[in-house]
Amino acid sequence: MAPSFSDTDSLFNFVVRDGNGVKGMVDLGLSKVPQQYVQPPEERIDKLKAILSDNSPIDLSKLDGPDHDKVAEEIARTSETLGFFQVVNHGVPVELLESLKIAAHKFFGLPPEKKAAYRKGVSPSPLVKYGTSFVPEKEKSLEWKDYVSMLYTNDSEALQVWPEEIKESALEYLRTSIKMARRVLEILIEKLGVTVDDAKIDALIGLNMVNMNFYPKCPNPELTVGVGRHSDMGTLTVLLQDEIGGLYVKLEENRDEEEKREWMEIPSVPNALVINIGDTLQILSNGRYKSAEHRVRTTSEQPRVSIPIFTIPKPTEKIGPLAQLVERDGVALYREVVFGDYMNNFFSNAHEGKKSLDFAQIN
Ligand SMILES: O=C(O)CCC(=O)C(=O)O
Repeated sequence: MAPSFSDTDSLFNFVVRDGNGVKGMVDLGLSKVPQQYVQPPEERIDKLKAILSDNSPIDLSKLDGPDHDKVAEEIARTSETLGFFQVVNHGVPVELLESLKIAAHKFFGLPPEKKAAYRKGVSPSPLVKYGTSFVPEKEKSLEWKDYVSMLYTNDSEALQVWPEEIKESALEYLRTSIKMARRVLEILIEKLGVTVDDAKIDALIGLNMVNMNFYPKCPNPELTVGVGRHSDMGTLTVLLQDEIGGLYVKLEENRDEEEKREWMEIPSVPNALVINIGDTLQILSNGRYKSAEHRVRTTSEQPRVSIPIFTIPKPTEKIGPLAQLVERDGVALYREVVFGDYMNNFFSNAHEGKKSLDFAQIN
């Protein structure tokens, strides 16, 4: 049955307000994407125009061994240039990576009313939110994505309120990833040549959130985006992507002058996790580490899932460039902000590249 939405409001109500999501719309049978999903030409993704990353994944098992310095240097170098790298031997069991993808498909395959029960405003817990696109009310064109977001407070609460189909694997993923993210953060701070106490490191990753993203098959991938250009607001993001691919990161400097190719595809590498730098770390490092602008393409072949963990400071935490760096650099590029204010600003605007950083930028 081809869906017929009599006007713009009826589609918005069906997908966003009633919680059927993009998947619910696609399941009705669609031969072309509704106008609300058509991106302006400058936001569309031409995969032929992207460079494919040939950076090898970083082997984290080499840390604290004879190759430690080389690995630490590689982590810092890619964080200063691209803001994105992949890691293997990261301590997250590879069987868990498979279970996570299966769990995500199981959750998004549930009947719409079961997922809609976690919509903002009706969810039985403020820790769990199911939704679609990023900030649908503010977006000129919607993103072709449904998601569920789970905030972590403690194990017992997670096991009580996170959705049944995903809670065990998501919690195990969080436990194992956080250890690794903390180690990567320690290395990045060491490579800045400054000392920071353990309490500050803990505060920078004081709050953690696991999301599961679902990108249904799209009849017109050339017109849509799965996620629009944005950087993440937090400290570090750990991301599991499936084998479909479609994640692109913006090159800080155009490395391909002749062909003007500005985007690099981060290929799916078996058993690897992607790590990217968020705005908080760019601010803290006074601009030395680059929060990565990234986006996701859709495909007509198969649905895609990705599972990010966002490590962010607690809302009451103050973030600003580290004093030792400001002294060394002779200038602060960002002002100190309360992270909760930064976060509210981030979630009040549609994705627009790295514009989120303007909130803290000193002109
Ligand atoms: O799906 C991906 O690969 C990236 C997802 C993402 O950027 C996000 O959830 O903010």
